[in-house]
Amino acid sequence: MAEVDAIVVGAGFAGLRALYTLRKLGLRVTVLEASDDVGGVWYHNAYPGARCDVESYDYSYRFSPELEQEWRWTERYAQQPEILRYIHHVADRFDLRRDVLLNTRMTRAEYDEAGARWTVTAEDGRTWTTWMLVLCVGQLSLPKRPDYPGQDLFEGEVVHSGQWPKRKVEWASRRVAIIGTGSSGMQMTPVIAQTAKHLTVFQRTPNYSVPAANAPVTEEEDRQVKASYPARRAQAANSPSGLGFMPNRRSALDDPPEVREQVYEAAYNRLGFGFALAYHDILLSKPANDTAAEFVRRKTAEKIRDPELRKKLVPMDHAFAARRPSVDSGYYEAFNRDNVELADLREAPIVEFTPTGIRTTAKHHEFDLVILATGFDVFTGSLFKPEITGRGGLTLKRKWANGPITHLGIGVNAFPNLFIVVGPGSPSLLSNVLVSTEEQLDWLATLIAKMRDEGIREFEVTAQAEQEWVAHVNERAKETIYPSAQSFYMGSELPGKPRVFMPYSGGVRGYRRLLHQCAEQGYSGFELRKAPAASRPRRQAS
Ligand code: N01
Repeated sequence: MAEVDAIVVGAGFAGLRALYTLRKLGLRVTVLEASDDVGGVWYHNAYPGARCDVESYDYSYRFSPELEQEWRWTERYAQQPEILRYIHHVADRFDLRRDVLLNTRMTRAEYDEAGARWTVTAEDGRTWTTWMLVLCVGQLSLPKRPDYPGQDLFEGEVVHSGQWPKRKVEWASRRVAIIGTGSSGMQMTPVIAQTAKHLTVFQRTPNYSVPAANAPVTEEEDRQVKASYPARRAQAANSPSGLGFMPNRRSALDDPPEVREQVYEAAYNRLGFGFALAYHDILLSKPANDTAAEFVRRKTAEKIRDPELRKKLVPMDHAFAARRPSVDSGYYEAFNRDNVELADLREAPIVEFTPTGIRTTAKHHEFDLVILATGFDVFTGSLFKPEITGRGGLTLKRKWANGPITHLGIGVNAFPNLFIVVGPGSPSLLSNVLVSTEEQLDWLATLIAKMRDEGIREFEVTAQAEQEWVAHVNERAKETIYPSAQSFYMGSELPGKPRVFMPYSGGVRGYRRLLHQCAEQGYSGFELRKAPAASRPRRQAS
């Protein structure tokens, strides 16, 4: 059994950053990565049209000024191949690959209370013992597949957007189905529409989308960003979402309609996600949100020629951004093409797959290729896949049976020396996830340095702290429009999942303050122990 100081699980953006940071502290680190290359979601989501909807310069690591200066982004919103090249560049430049074990899926982790160490087991039986276990498994890593009758009978090709095959997938001149109209479905639709013989998009819930306003990055823009990168990073860290946009301090209801129209028009045409911050209360108040929703609906409708299609594609049943909106490049316009058809599943649900296609209650559609853009088991799927057992034989899955319970989204009572990166209870998917990742890992580095310097062997969240944090997460969520919709923020993407609000909606800036406050107060809400808890009178694991 190999002995290390830290096992990091996952070699995407977060896992590589964890490796870099913990290695710098002098720890012996091993990264376990289930797939055959580094890159995480950016390795797997290689579907046509995949690109980031956070600006490239902000969706990049901040830990190395040299890296910031030498990398040249080509587009305002980078495409998946470019992001993957960047991740590979980072892995090579900082010599990270030597500590990454590919094709190594962690299946179990068990805490040894007496020794204050985790025993980690991989699918192939290899084991390690480690002081720290750092989970960088992603929130959108476990693809969700529909379960329609006859799915196995279909004789054409079936692929999932989140596990796009490494072989070439041909869609040109073929009859293609896309099931799902979240960000993935919306991004791939206009690309596939260009060359497919026929494309049918199966929509269950119409989603809001704002234009990406993508463009090549000019030399002058690149120079300007690089000349003031520290200020840009500081702005991102101090903004509510980590995107660098400061919200308009005014309420949407403060301005007369004609002024509001101008504000929305400017934000819509340039800011992508930043549109949601065009006024500070769009995400907080229904009447304010109504004005934004009405604007986006109107702009969306203008892009769709057929009035019947307009009625189906324009979302009417939820508040703007209560479900995650998309940032698209020509999604709605694609439906003006003769070879693109919408199958509205609310009107005519899928009955079954057949050997040649998909039958709805309205008709039979023939396909050569079916693309499942049906999303993921979000937040908890990848955390529950391995069996993680803390003190007293308690598994994470059992502990979280009624929803995730954490302190600050990073630690769990009864699971000492376990650190979750951008998991539930942290800003996570409500933020620029790179900003959140680096913030949490820098915080962890400070904690570990202190533990090492002071001979502390265990950190563990207290039961009281995590109860208070969950209550705080719920309180903050209630101040927003998020709980008003069925969404993966609420665990609604899968039947049987507890309906609780998963991410922290208090903002990147507010969250960062709380992290710092926790450290300044001697890691309030955490017990830091020089001797393992097991060597003291036993407490009941909650
Ligand atoms: O997944 P989704 P996604 N039958 O869950 C539908 C990130 N991301 O892969 O809403 C028919 O959003 C489902 O319908 P409904 C980003 O955080 C980022 O698109 O459940 N339809 C929905 O329309 C994003 O939010 C980028 O009614 C079914 C769709 O499938 C997250 O990943 C790009 C169905 C799933 O949408 C997930 O996006 C792409 C069924 N049985 C993704 N099951 C960037 O740009 C599900 N659906 C960074």
